[in-house]
Amino acid sequence: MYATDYPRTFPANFMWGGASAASQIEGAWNIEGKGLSGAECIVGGGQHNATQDNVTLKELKAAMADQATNRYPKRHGNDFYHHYRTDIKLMAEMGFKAYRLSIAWSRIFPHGDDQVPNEQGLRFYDRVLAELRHYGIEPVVTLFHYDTPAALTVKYNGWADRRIVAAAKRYTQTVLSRYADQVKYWLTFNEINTGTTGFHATGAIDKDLTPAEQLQLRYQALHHQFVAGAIATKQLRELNPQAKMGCMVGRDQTYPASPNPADVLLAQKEDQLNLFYPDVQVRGEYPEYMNRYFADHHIHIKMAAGDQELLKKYHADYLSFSYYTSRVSNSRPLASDQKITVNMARGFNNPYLTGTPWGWLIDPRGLRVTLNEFWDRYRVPLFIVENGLGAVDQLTTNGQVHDDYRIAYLRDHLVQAKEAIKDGVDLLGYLMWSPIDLVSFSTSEMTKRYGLVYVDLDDKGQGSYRRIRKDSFYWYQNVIQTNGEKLEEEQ
Ligand code: BGP
Repeated sequence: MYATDYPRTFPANFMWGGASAASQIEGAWNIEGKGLSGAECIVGGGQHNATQDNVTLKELKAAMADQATNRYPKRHGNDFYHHYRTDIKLMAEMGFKAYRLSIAWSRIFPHGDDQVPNEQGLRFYDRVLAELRHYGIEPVVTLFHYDTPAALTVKYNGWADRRIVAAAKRYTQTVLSRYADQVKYWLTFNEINTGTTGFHATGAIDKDLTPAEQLQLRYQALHHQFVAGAIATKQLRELNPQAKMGCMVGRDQTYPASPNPADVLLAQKEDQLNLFYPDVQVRGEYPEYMNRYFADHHIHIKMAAGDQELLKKYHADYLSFSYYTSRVSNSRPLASDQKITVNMARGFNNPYLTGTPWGWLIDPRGLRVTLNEFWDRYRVPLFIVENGLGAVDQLTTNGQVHDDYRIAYLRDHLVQAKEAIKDGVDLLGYLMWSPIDLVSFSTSEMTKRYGLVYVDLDDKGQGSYRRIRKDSFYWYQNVIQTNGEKLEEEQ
């Protein structure tokens, strides 16, 4: 006997809101006891991935010694540190139910492994959380968002060395003890599946290694992150069994280039390299298909006694993910100009889709596919914690931004999220990226804007930091007010 009814729209308690990351917004990189993160040592310049995958120890040390702010845009962000009251008020004005932020490890432990936490850093997050509480906005907190303390890269080569796990444990114990009663939704590692692509995710430097040695080092570093995530989950369960610890992956829906079984198989195998992460973090164990991959690539993961039990017992309560684009697997060699490299997607063009100005393929239906696949595979609540459009915005002479392209992008994805809810997917919420313009992670520039609120700031760090509501601000406000009822009519 099947039920004939099904959810027709977003649930009443749906978490509408937005998301951000400390290194892209906070600024205040060298005050009140903060240490440097690796992200704050990446130079600006706007070239895709030009600086994050190729850092040498020499470059890192030079950046650490350099006091410049303008050369490293993540040192100023959008200055949320001094604007958080204004920004949270703007979020409240839009009716936000939830806001995702990350805590900067290096603000709490400037060297990553200090004996005593930096109380001034903790007080900043006390103030931010109090402000969110004041407006009834649910905080969703990421523990690690691409910002391993730079000192730990020098000391341990980031996550490559097992000793970092003890430092991470002290950091997570500190923040979870302080906030476990105030924050119900936590995330361990942002887009953990980008860990094989380089420095930004693991804080490990491997420029001088061969590709094979790099893979070995990166998967080992990722194992340490899995362990640290499970430890944080254990800590949270002990501190507040009602709170939820989620994992977070960057999802690029993968399609075969054609019905050619060779393409279909390739798409499946390439997709497994991304599903590996939620397989470990939600199901609690390394999947069998990775044994073959590791053997083929001569990768040997060193595990300590008890690691497997830890992963099994302290798996994620929910699966959150970012969704910007999709990718194509093609078994035939194509000309290099047909290849695209966007975000972490390294694949081929899709003739059915158009791209953003930065070449990220726009694929709202892929979001519905992802939601259905994740729900079928994992059967844990899902949470969209990033989705948005990076674009060039024009501020008109009378201080307006007419970003109808952003409205269209967000609306089309929300329509598909609603369809997935009708399909039966358990979706906790939708957090767009990002409420207030911020520094792009991959290109370290302001020109690529994501916000519903414009920030008067350029790539050189010049500007008044004034906040200006874009057209999308009013549109999203209405979406939240109506709980997404009228989206389809807008199309
Ligand atoms: C995700 C990251 C974010 C964010 C976003 C947009 O990969 O989790 O930190 O920045 O992508 O990417 P970008 O800023 O590179 O355009």
